[in-house]
Amino acid sequence: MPSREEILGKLRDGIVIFDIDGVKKAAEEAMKMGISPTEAIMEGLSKGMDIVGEKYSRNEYFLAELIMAGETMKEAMSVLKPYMEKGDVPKIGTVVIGTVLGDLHDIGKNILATLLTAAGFNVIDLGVDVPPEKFVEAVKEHKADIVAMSALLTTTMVNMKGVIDALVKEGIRNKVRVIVGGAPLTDEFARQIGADACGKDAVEGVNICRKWMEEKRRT
Ligand code: B12
Repeated sequence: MPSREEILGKLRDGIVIFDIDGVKKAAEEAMKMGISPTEAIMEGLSKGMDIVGEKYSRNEYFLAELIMAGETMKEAMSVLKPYMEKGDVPKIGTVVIGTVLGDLHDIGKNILATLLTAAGFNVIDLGVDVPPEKFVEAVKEHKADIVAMSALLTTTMVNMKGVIDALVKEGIRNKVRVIVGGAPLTDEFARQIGADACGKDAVEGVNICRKWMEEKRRT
């Protein structure tokens, strides 16, 4: 029987070498061993994506490798997802989530959406390259409690402000909490654009959203 560290290592390294079959097998093994899906993602798969990013920065990997790593991550997530989504748990709140205009990175956003669903949120996922008006429409239609935005590019993170401005313009900014996240973001940036919080990773994001819903219930 492999150790917990070995399995997490297989998940990490499988992403780095785009071994779809290997990571899927390791993900199944992790679940059988009682490793939590969150741990498998955060301590295994995400660590692999970090290494891929570093290799890209050093010109050891190129766009094709980023795409293959992204695909490998998606396949691994498809094995873990059924272990996370609890069927008929009463929903604790509604989150509208999306990657902002111009940005196609969705792996981190998908992890957050999956963890939020597992935590009991009703998650409305708008996908990638989402313009401000789509966020606004979805908030109104689903009476959302929270808007969660992701951006991975320094050139697209500025588009988060466009969404907040659109919420203000529609007079609904005070009805929702806004959380932002993604590798280039900082608390300082979140404050500047008028967001309520910046989550450094998906786990922190879920904890912040949970805390907000508890506060809402108490008032
Ligand atoms: C995979 C990848 C891609 C894939 C994306 C596939 C997909 N389906 O998402 C593809 C090949 C499409 C891609 C394309 C590009 N990419 Co790219 N990509 C990456 C890479 C290697 C990994 C990103 C990733 O998925 N990480 C793993 C996830 C789990 O991490 P994450 O997204 O950061 O999310 C975590 C947290 O940030 C947080 N989080 C994320 N969102 C949110 C939201 C909220 C609300 C909260 C609370 C938390 C949260 O939680 C997550 C989990 O804990 C990064 C390098 C890196 N290390 O980040 C480069 C990177 C982001 N890409 C980069 C670039 C330059 C590009 C391209 C411009 C390349 C090109 N020349 O065309 C294009 C842009 C396309 C576009 N318009 O979006 C640069 C960005 C530089 C910059 N500072 O702007 C990076 C940093 C690479 C580098 N080192 O230069 N890319």
